[in-house]
Amino acid sequence: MGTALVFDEEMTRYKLLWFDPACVIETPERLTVSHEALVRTGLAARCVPTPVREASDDDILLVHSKEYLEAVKKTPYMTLDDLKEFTLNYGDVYFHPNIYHCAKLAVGAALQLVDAVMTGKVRNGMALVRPPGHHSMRSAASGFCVFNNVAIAAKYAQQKYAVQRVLIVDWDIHHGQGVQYAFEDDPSVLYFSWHRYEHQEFWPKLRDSDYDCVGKDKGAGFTINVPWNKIGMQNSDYLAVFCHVLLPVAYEFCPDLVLVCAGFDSAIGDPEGEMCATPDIFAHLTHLLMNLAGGKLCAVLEGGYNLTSLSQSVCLTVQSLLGDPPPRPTDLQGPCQSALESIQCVRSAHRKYWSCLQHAVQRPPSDVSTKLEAHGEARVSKADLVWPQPARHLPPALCTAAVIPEDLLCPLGCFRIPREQDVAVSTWSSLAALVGRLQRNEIRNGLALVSDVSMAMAHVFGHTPKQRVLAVCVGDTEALPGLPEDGKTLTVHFSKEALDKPRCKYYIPVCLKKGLMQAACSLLLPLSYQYDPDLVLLTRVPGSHMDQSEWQQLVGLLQGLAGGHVLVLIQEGEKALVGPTASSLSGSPASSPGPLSAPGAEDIEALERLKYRLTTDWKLLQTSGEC
Ligand code: X5A
Ligand code: ZN
Repeated sequence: MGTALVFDEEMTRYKLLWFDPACVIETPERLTVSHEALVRTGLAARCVPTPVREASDDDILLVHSKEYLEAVKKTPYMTLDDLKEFTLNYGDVYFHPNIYHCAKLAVGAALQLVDAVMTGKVRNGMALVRPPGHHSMRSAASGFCVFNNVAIAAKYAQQKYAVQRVLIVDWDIHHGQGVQYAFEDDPSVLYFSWHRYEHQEFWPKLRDSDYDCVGKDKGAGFTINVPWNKIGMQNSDYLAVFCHVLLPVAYEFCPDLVLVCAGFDSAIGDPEGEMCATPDIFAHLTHLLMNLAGGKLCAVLEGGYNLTSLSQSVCLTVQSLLGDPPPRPTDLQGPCQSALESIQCVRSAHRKYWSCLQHAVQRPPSDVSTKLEAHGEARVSKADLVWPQPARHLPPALCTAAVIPEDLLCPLGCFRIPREQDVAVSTWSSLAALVGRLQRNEIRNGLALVSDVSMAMAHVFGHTPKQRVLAVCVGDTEALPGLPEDGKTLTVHFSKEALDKPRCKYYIPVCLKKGLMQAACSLLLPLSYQYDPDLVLLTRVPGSHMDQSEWQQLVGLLQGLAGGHVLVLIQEGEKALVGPTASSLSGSPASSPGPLSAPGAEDIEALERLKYRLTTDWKLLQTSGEC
């Protein structure tokens, strides 16, 4: 199942016609360079081209008032002076005789994308649109936005396809107040936004954008605002918010559809955002959302005003949507003090609404937080505004290799590593061949059914002496091989039975009954990202409490590491998992664990205690600053 790309050149045909310093950055080139970059990199050709359409009045009225729609309808016939005067009704926006037409196409593009995804024509997709939408309100244009493309798309999906829960992730650097207002009392739409805030000094300077605005009435808890109070936020800060706030809540919410307000003014070099996260991070943010809602994800362009960083970020987003492994993450030193304060504040404001955030440890050991360097700065220097050109990567042609017995059908999307005659040595030599092909990047990932996982692990370690291996073990086993404790492997062991205390920084036992997705998001992901392995070794032995969908989610999430190089070892008793594992490894969306997998108090407390103990060594695990 493919990726839709919705685009039409017509949306480049309006521009600012008078002098307005607040609006000069919103140019037609934003769209042309983004689209050209997708064509130049060959990404556009891999997508399913999807035409735009004009949204109907009824579509627009799903969010906007009749009066406002009628007013905008008159703008194509206005003189320049009329347009200027009309513009004065609103903040930081401009009108043009062709903007109404483009605004209808921008909404229509988002709806075409929803149609393509919901009818199963594609798995996911991106719409490149102008004007953006997330600032526009029921009866007002705002911040370059005329109609609220994404808010309309959410209502449309609910109405036309009986979608129940929609998650809207707004990673644009501005607060999409229009989206927030459209759903503030609606528990069926979870709106998440991070935004430059600077204690209400930054546009749109609303009290409503702070962390304690959580939604109203039945919708309380379904608005999540993460204010950035300093500029210069980096990859670590963005990832920390995903791991410790968005993802745990998203898994608990269990959306049927994910919409992204995909603004790239949150990337380095942007004159509005002044943040320092690199375009690479969007490959990861996208990847991390791609297994929610059975993979149904629609990204709709919002802001982004540095043409270089915008077009690179668009490419990296689409690359992930297409299923390519994200590039290795760069400089993850852990979140800065200001980001930690925001994270702590959001988590405590939402504690009463989400069980994954309850029972959190309130106070950090002060030496951990004070030792941290702050990169969130008052000013970002010019020297910090250079970033490397994203590597031109080619995913290996063959994706998933399997070492499985002859009598087992090779799962769809996999190819079998041939075995030698001698049964006794054949598994080991095939496994060695598989590891070699992974190391040479000839294949992306692999799967082996083995009779003894511990021996197989030891065997793999023997063939990867120079590599950093992240070993994730699932199930109750006493007999893990003597693991090297020199930092060449990091082992995280999930079990329902009590395990040893951590022996060293590189062995982390996790004992939980439920709440496995929460542990995957807020413990395993931060550890893994910070460790930055060359290879992920995921093993499964019998006696595990992790169900099939949680397992598939794990397989999906871990493919964001090590350039996608994941090797899964399954012990013979767990044969039933071969098919579902192969399916996730070859890029199919994981099934959803369902809203009932929410963790209990005991598990969350245990998890928080463990995280707390490990924060000194692993900064990305931190969730509190000095509020
Ligand atoms: C969509 C978007 C920004 C408006 C900034 C106004 N709008 N100062 O990024
Ligand atoms: Zn923006």
